[in-house]
Amino acid sequence: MSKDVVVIGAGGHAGVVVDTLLRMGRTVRAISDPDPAKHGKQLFDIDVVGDDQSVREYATDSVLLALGVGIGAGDLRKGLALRQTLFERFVSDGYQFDVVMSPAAIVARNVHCASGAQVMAGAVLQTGVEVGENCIINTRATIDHDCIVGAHTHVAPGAILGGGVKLGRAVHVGIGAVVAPNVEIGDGAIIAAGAVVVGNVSAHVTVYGVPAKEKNDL
Ligand code: JB3
Repeated sequence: MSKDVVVIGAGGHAGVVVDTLLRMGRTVRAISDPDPAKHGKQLFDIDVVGDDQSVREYATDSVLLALGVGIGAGDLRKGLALRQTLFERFVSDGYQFDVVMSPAAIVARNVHCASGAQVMAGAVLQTGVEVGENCIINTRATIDHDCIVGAHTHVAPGAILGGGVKLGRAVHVGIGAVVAPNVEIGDGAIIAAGAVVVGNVSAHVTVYGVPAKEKNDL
C-alpha cells in the first residue's frame, strides 16, 4: 500500500491534484500553502494546515509529496521556476514525490514517468513516451509515440505532440498548441497557446501563432 500524500499548494492546480490522488485511492494527509487566508480551510475535506514549514512535521519516510502549485498563468517562466525550486528543495530535504496518474488517462504500458510527474484526466501517452521529473501533462494533452518530455515541463490542457517530439527542461507548451512530429524544443522555451510548431525551437525562446514564429519583444 502506498504512503499517505501531502500536497504543496492550495490553488486551482492543487484541487486537480488532490482530486486525482483521491481517485487513485491515495490518502491525502494535509495541504500546505503560504497564504494565511487559506489556513484552516479545506480542499475536498483535506485541511490546509499551514505554510511549507508545516510539511516538516511529517518525517521524510512517512509520506510522499505532490506539488499542487502549477502557476500556469501570468509570468510562465516564474511559475516553472517556482515549481522547480519547490521540488528540488523538498527532494534535497529527503522527501520523495508521488507520481500522480489519473485513472482516466490512457497510458501505454511502456511509458516511463519519473518522480513527481503528473498526468491528468483525458491525457493520452502513447508507446515509448518518457516523462521527466516534476512535469505536468495536463487535462486531455496528447503525447504521441516516443516523445521525450524534459524535467519540470508543463504541457497544458489539450496540447498535442506528434511522434518523436523532444521537449527540453522547464518548457511550457500552451493550451491547445500543436507540435509537429520529431520537432525539438529547447530548455526554457515557451510555446504560446494555440501555436502550431513545425520546426525546432531554440532554448529560452517564446514562439506563437500559426505557423509558430519567434516573439522578440519579451
Ligand atoms: O490551466 C490549468 C488547467 N491549470 C493552471 C495551472 C497549471 O496553474 C491554473 O489555471 C492556474 O493558472 C495555475 O494553477 P495554480 O498554480 O494552482 O494557481 P493559483 O490558483 O493561483 O494558486 C497558486 C497557489 O500556490 C496559491 O494558493 C499560492 O498561495 C500557492 N503558492 C505560491 N507559492 C505556494 C507557494 N504554495 C506553497 N505550498 N508553497 C509556495 O512556495
